[in-house]
Order: sequence, then C-alpha cells, then structure tokens
Amino acid sequence: MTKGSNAYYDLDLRGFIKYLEEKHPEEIFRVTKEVDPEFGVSGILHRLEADNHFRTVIFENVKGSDVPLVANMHAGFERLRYALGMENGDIDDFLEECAVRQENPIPPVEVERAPVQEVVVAGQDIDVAKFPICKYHELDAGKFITAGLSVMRDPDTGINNIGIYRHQVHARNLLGVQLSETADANVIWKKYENSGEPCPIAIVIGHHPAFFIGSLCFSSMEADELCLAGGMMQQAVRMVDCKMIPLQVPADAEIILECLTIPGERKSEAPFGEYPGTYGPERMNPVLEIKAITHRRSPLYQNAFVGHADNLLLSGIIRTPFIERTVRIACPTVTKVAVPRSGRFRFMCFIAIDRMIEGEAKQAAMAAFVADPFLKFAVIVDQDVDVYDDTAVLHAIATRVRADRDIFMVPYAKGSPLDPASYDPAGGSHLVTKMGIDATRKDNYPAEISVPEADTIDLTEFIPGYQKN
Ligand SMILES: Cc1cc2nc3c(=O)[nH]c(=O)nc-3n(C[C@H](O)[C@H](O)[C@H](O)COP(=O)(O)O)c2cc1C
Ligand SMILES: [Mn+2]
Repeated sequence: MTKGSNAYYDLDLRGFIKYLEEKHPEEIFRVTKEVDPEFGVSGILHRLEADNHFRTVIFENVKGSDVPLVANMHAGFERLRYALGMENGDIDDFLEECAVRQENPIPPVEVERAPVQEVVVAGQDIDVAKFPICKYHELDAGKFITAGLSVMRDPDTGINNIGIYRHQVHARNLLGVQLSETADANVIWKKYENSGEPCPIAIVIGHHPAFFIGSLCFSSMEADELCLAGGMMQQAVRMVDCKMIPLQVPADAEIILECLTIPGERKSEAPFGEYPGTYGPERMNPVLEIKAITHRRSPLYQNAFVGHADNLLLSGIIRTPFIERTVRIACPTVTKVAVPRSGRFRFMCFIAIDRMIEGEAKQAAMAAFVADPFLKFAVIVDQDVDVYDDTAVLHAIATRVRADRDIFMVPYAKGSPLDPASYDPAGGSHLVTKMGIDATRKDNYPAEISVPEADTIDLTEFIPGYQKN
C-alpha cells in the first residue's frame, strides 16, 4: 500500500505550481522585476540559499525572453514530499514511500494528442534562445540547459532511458551535452556513435517533481525509467510520438527539444560549475542538432541550480532507497541510512545498524560502496546514533573508533569523475580512494555513563514552572 495521493490535480509542472499556490503558498517566491539570465537569476538563488530559503522561485520576467522561468523546484524537502501526495511525514516516511513506489512501476500509455505539441517549431524558426536559459557561475563557458530530462532508447533492447545531462548552448539549433562515463545514456550514445548513426535524444523540459524523482531513480539498464516515473507518480506517463525523431515523449511536459547527435562531431564544452562546488573541466563533447521544438501554448521553462540544494537534494533522495536495499543484503541489521547534506548528498553515507556481531559494520560499508560508486565515505554507527545529526555521527567517530582497526581504505576505486580530490582532477579522472569507518561500539568497550531512572523524574515537582529548553 502506498501512502498519500495527488490524483486530484493534473500531474504536470503547472498543476503542481497551482496546487502549491492553493495549499502551500509559503513554498513559492514570485519575482516580477526584470532579472538578467547571466548571473542575475543565480545571484538571487545563491543569496536565498545563504539565508536558508529553499522555496521554488518563479521568475516572470527574465531579460530577453517572454517565457517564465521556474527555478529551485527540488531544493526543499517538503516540496518533494508534497510531490508524492504526502501532506505529512518525516524523511524516513518519505524514503520508505519512495522505496515502495520504486518496486511498483507503472508502464506508460500512448496518446494521440499532447499539450506539449500545441506549438511545433521546425527548420529555420528553431531558436532555443527564446527560452530563459541561464549562465550560473563565474567561469561557466556559456549558457546551460540544466534540468532537461533526456529520453533515449537503447537500440538493442528498445528500453527507454532517462536522465538529466546538461547542455551548453552553442547556437540557435546546436547544443553540447555532458554524458558522464558513469551514465547509462553514455552507453546508449556510444552504440549509435560506433555504428556512425545519429543518436536520437528528446530533451524534456518542465514536469511534475514526482516525474523527476521517478525517472532519476537508481536503476539498471534493464529498467525502463518511464515505468519508474509512472510508479512514482502513481499514474501512467502519457506518451506521444515526436514530430521529427523516432522517440516518444511525455505528453504533459512543458517543452521538448527533439535532437539528433551529429556522428563523429565534437565541440569544446564547459567549464561548468558542478555539484561538488567546483568547476567541471572543459571537454570535447558530442554535439546535438535540434530538429524540432514543441511546447505548450504558454510554456514554462524549468532549470536546476547545479552545485546547490536544488540539484543536491534530489540526487541524495534518489540514491538512498537503493543504497539501503543493497546494504541490507550484506547486513540485515541496518536500521537507517542517511546521505547527508554535509557530504553534498553524494560523497558520504551514514548507516545505523543494530549490530549483532563485530565485523558487520565493515560488511555494511563495503555494500554501500557497491551500491553507489559516488560514495567516498561510509560511516557505520550503532542504532542509538541519529544518522541525520552530523554532530552525533562525529561524536561516534570521536569516541568509538580506533583508526588502525576500524578504518579501511580502497585506493584507485571507481568514483565520481567530478570529485575534486580524484587522482587526476584536471583530467576528470573517476579514480578515487574510498574510506569505510566502523564507528560502532566494540564488545570490550567500557559501559557508557548513565543515571538510573533519570527519565522518570518530573522536573516541575522540583523546579516550579520548569520548561524544557
Ligand atoms: C540537476 C542535475 C544535473 C545533472 N547533470 C548531469 C550531467 O550533466 N551529466 C550526467 O551524466 N549526469 C548528470 N546528472 C545525473 C544524472 O541525471 C543521473 O545520474 C541519472 O540517473 C543518470 O541516468 P542514466 O544512468 O540512466 O543515464 C544530473 C542530475 C541532476 C539532478
Ligand atoms: Mn538508466
């Protein structure tokens, strides 16, 4: 049984915004004053984040475009929970619900007519510059599309794949793309490239956050991420044939860029401010030609603020249930898994276990590294430690770890090619060193101090008017 439902409104971006406006207006800021797409938008988002504001921001007037920009949609946890139709619940409830929905995928359905094809632009009229595409960080090489979900199809299996791969804008109808070596999309693109064929890529811009959470789920190449998106939305994704390329796209998106790669062609792409908070290096990346742009009559353009909460929280949320499932196979006594903000929701993982025998903790750490190659640090604590509290985890490390025995390292292991501490950061090496830390209490440790029956004392009996701090 799944918890929560949002079946009473349209499960698309505008439907979600309308729902927020009616039920949770505190989740939105609207900016009507003109804002520059070069550093103006990112400047405002950066300042809001520094002030601990994680609302979605709708920029109604971005210089040079008459299309509104929806930003920061995935930066706040409550919004992601609302996206699953859950009005209440903590992070544990949310992750449990994500896990249930991931195990219950719903296949897409085909439709003939689609809102996203109300307007079709092809040929000389194609110009992506009409959308409010931004430049974010000082050394970025140009303007980047950062929240385009690319639909691709494996030519051998016919299975759909979806992921976000950023696109530098090269010209009105030409885009770059960064397909990390670690992404399924890279494997699919190489199959076309090796046979000298253009690879069809449909870039989906603007959709319901549950569509993002579902389609970005950690999964194998055998999983059709459109089915995972349907499962997360609890509603089949409605698909329509593209106008110019042999793919299908979600009918209820805001904008689609129908593209073909140009076989053999490469163009310099990036630097680009990346999720670790450092720049990703310039590379010679594939080039996409836009064959058609289709969109709704008054489309909304959506972006993601990479390197900030908007990008990081989503990435953490999508990996946690998979890590937990995998770790549980190696260590059945797992009670909680957290991928903390302090590790940029990617590099670190805190795992609580109800340890039965020594050695289990290292099993759990090794399993975490197997589950998610981007993890660099796995810290295993006892179940009395709150894995959502960094101080509590550091306290366990400080008091329960003997480094020579409880820490292990795995040098030259597969990690993130954007890790600034990799073996060759400038060259974008994906080789890193992993560290597992067993911060559980060992059997021969002295007992921890406690005061008998302190919990049963009613302090107001002794200190009249006493109130908890
Ligand atoms: C905002 C955002 C931006 C991302 N940018 C990229 C990117 O430029 N290149 C990339 O390979 N992955 C990027 N990712 C991660 C992939 O989208 C994610 O790992 C996806 O699940 C990969 O799917 P795949 O393995 O099925 O190809 C980004 C993720 C987010 C949330
Ligand atoms: Mn995939």
